[in-house]
Amino acid sequence: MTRRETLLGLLVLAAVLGGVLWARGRGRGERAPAAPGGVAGTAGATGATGAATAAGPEGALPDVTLADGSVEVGGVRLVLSAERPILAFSKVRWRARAESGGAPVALEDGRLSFEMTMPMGDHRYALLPGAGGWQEAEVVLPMCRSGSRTWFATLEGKVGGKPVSSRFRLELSPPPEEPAPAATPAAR
Ligand SMILES: [Cu+2]
Repeated sequence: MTRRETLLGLLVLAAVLGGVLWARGRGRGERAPAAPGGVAGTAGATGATGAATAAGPEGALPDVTLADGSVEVGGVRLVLSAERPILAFSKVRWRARAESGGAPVALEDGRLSFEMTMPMGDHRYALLPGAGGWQEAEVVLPMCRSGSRTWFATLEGKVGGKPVSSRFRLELSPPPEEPAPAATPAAR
C-alpha cells in the first residue's frame, strides 16, 4: 500500500464516520422537539388559566357545549352563550354578558378568546354590542387534527372599570359530513 492509498483510505473512513455522526445528530435534532412541544403546550395552557384557577382544574370549568355557562367573579356574574351545536369551520355566534343582582351591567372592552392545550393559532375576538345587554362575536374555530375537541374560552372585560375574566370549556362538534352515499340495500 502506498502512502497515497493509505491517505485516501483514511479520507474515505473520515467521510463515512462524519456521515454517520451527522445522521445521528440529525435524527436527534428531529426527534427532540416533538416530546417537549406537547409538554410545553400543556404547561402554557395551565399557566394561562389565570382567573380560572379559582374555579379549580380545567375539568371543573363551566362547560358551555350544551348550555350557557356562568362564573361569579368579584360580585359580578359572567355569562357565556353560544349558538349550538358549536360546529368547527362554521361561523358560530357567541354571546356574553355581565350581570349584577340578576340584571345586566355594562361589560366594557369585552373580549373572547379560544385556545386548546396545544397551539392552534390565534382566536381572539372583540365583543360587539348586541341586544338585551349581550355582547357578541362571530367565531370560527378549526377542528384539531389530533382528534381532540376540547377548547377553552376566556371571557374578559371590565365592569365598573375593574378587570374581570373567566374561563369556560367546550367540546367542538365536527363539521357535518358530506352526505354519505345512500346505503344501498340492493347492493349484495
Ligand atoms: Cu390541534
